Amino acid sequence: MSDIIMHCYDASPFTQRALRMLAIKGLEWRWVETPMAPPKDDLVAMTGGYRGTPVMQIGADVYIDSQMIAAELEHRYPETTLFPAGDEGLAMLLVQWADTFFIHAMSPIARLLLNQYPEDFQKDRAHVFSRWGIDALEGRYEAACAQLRAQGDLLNRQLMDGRLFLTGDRPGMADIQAFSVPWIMRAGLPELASSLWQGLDMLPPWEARMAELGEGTRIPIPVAEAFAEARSATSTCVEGVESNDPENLAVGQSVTVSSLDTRRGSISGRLVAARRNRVSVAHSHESVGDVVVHLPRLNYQVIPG
Ligand SMILES: N[C@@H](CCC(=O)N[C@@H](CS)C(=O)NCC(=O)O)C(=O)O
Repeated sequence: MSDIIMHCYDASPFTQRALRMLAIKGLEWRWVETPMAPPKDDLVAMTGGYRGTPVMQIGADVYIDSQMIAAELEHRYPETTLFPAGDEGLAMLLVQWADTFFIHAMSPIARLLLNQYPEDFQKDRAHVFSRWGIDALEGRYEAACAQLRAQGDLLNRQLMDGRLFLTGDRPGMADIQAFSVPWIMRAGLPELASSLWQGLDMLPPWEARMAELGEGTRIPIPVAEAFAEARSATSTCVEGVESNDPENLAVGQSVTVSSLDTRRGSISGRLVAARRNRVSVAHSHESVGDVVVHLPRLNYQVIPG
């Protein structure tokens, strides 16, 4: 039985990133389906306040954000690597680019798709994406479409020499980051996607190869099983702060950690560890016992107190 438990819902392009990682590594994993919008009491019991997707649990360790999940999966399950071209730094830098690509997609999504959802859901997404100004996004529709086409063109060019994936003949993180946007555009706005990316003939076969990777082996479980596993496990996190921490963080201090981009909730607790690209916070709840929640440093802020 796999020790990986994913807490996520499928309709998210960020969940899709995690699923492709599990696919490349050929892993079996257990799945707790989370709602797409609050209340998300079970998820928040596990994370200490983060309500986004995807979240990965292994025993009493909880990993927030697809980039943290990538790093932890690569560490625990090095075969098959997520970095087939040996380009870990570059492939992870693409997180920033892929998020920008996604912001452009949010404009047509806001104008053409979101209004088909119930009002409560629309309000929730307006809150989640408020730092991106969802109304302004809608108003920038044509400009955003032009950006989507220009970005798609770059992907198409990268594939022009006939390679199967962006960095060669094996799939990796670069593909995973890039794929999440065509995935949501083709699923939610297929006609617009076809029109924007008309003539970019290398894209559809590459997208088909990415989809064919699948998702590893998914085993749905009740949340009670995930809770029981967290309660009976002990975190593997090693306490400590790397020297010269830029924010002078110290083990034991109280911190609140939240994402710098969208509003997906914050986690407050005792700092257990801080490294260059990871911050780990202790969290306790009667459902999960004592767990440690791990977040990336990139794109997250750590506020003392
Ligand atoms: N940087 C994060 C972004 C995650 C994210 O923004 N997920 C969206 C779903 S598309 C989300 O959490 N929305 C709010 C929610 O699901 O409650 C990651 O890579 O995991």
